[in-house]
Amino acid sequence: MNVEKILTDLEKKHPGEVEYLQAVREVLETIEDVYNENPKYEANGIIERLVEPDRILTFKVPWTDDNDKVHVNIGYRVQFNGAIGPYKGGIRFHPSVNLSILKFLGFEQIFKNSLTSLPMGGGKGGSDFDPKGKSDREVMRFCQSFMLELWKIIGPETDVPAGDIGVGAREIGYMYGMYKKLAQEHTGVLTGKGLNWGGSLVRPEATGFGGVYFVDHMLKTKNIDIKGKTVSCSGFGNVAWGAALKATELGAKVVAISGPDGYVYDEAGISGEKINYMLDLRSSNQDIVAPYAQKFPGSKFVAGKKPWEVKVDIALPCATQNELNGEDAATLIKNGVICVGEISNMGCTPEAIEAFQKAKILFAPGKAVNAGGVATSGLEMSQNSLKLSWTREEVDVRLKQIMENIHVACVKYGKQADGYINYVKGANIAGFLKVADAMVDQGVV
Ligand code: 2IT
Repeated sequence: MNVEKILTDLEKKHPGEVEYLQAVREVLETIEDVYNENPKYEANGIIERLVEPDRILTFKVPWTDDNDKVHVNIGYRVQFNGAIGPYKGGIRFHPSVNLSILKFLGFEQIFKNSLTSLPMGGGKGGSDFDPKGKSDREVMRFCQSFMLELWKIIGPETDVPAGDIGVGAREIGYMYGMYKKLAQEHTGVLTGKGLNWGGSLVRPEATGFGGVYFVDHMLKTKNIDIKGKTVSCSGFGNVAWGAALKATELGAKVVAISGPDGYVYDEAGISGEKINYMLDLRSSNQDIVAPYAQKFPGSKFVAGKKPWEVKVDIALPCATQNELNGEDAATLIKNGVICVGEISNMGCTPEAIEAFQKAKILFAPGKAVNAGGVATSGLEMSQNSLKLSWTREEVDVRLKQIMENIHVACVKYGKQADGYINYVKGANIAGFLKVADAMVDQGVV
C-alpha cells in the first residue's frame, strides 16, 4: 500500500474534506504493516473499498419557526460500511456539520464499532441545524421534517442512528415518534430511546463511564491508581457528565470543566450537585459555564480559554474534533500529565498525538476510549430484539467487559518493543482486521 498515493488520489476526489482526510490518514498510516503482510487485502481492493462510503443521502430539511418563518437546513446520512452489521452511528445537529465532518465520523465509527465486538457497521448522520436557542416545538418540527426523509433508508436491520452533539433524548424522542408514524411499527430503529419506550439503562452515561473504565485500564498498565488523581474535561454535555460522575466515583477529582465560553476551575472538585448543575446549564439552552463560578464559591471562571492549561494528572477531551492541539499537548506535558483519554471523536490533532507519543504519555484515541457509548447502543439493540430490559447492573457489567476487551485488543496490536503501548495503532489494527476479513469473506460488493 502506498499511503501517500492513496491520500493524494482521495484528496483529488474530495478536495477540502480536511477532517475526513485526516481520519483516513491516521488509519492508513497505522495499518500499513498488517495490510502489506496480508496480500489478500490488496487482492480484494480492501482499502479502496473501505475509504469510500457505501452511500450518502443528502436532503433538504425545511421547517417553520415559532414566528412562522420558513428555514431550510441540509440533512445527511452517511452509510459507510456494513460488512459486520447494520450501519450504526449517531446523528449530529450543529452549525459546523458538513460532509467532511460526517464522513470522518462515519469512517471512525467503522473501527470503533468493530472494536466493541458487537455486530455493527459504521455510519453517521446529521444536519447543520443549531438546536441552541430553539424552542421545544421548533426542535420538534425540525426533527419531524428530518425524519420524513431519513426514514426511507433506516431500519432496525439496516441502519440504526443514535444521538451525538446536539441530539439527545429529546431529539431522539421526536425523531422516533415520526418514524413510528411513517413505518407503522415500534422497532429498535434508533438508540438512546426513553426508558419506557425501548431505551436501555446506562445508555445516557455510557460514553463517559466507558471512557473512564478505559482510562483506568490504561493507568493500571503502569500500576497507577486513579484514586486521588486530578482530572480536566472539556465539554459539559452528556459525555463530560458521565465521565465526571464515574471519575469522581472511582476517587479521582475533576478540577476543570469547560464550555464554549471558557472553563471553570474548582480546586475542591466538581462532584455531586455541581456536576448536575452543569447539565442544568446546558439544558437551559445557554451553552455557557460562566454562571457556575457565581453559584459555587471557591471556583474560578477563566473566560475564552481551554482547560488544557490547568495542571492535572488526567486530561479528558469530551467536546469535539481537534479540540486539543500541539500547543495544548505541550502545556499538558510540561505540567506533568500522566494520561490523556480522548472521549470526543478525534479530539486531538495529529500534532498533539505525536507529542504525547513522543513523551511516552499514556494516550488513547476516541475510537477506543469512547466506544462504550455505541457499545451500549448495541446492548440497547440486543434488548429490543429480545423484547426484554436488562437491569442497570447487567448493562454495566457488559459495558465494563467490553471496555476491558477493547483495552486488551489495543495492547495486543499496539505494544511496541520498548513496552510503550501505541493505542492509536492498536485500536486501528484491531478494528480494521475484523472488518477487512469480513469484506474478503463476502466478496467484491
Ligand atoms: O460517536 C459515537 O459513537 C456516538 N455518537 C454514538 C453512536 C451510537 O450509535 O450510539
